[in-house]
Amino acid sequence: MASERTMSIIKPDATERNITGLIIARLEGAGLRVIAQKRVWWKKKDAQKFYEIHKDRSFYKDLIQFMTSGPVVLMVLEGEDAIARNRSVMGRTNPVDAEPGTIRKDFGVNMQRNSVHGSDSPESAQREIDLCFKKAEIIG
Ligand code: 3AN
Repeated sequence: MASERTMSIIKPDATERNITGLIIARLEGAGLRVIAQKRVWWKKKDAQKFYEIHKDRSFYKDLIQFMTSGPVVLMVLEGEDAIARNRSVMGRTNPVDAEPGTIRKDFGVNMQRNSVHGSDSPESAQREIDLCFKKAEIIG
């Protein structure tokens, strides 16, 4: 599998608890490299655009409220099979279902406050990276 890029977000429940370093250590430990990174406080329109695909879901409004409730850390991760690798180190959406040793199992609070986002396909990764970073911000 060739080197790939994926989008990662450390969510407000994790920035609030001051555990961004612990989470990044898990990602790096899994062989992923942070090649772009910024801490931002999303406006409503930023979160709405990012999660547009979920706009008809029952949890959408709460998700936007949560993702704008505090700072987030936006990152581009690079590595072999990065999309699947990141999903694997994150664990399943609901922390109670997540596998032992995953970020969501160890740090997630509930289905919404699950500490991290990771792209779920090459198309989503490209779209999310383009939404969050200018080309010149991806340093390598
Ligand atoms: P994942 O982040 O595991 O790919 P998605 O893409 O289905 O999960 O959902 C995006 C985000 O929406 C999740 N990370 C979670 O914060 C929130 N979410 C998903 N399903 C629910 C739900 N049933 N109730 C509350 N929040 C949810």
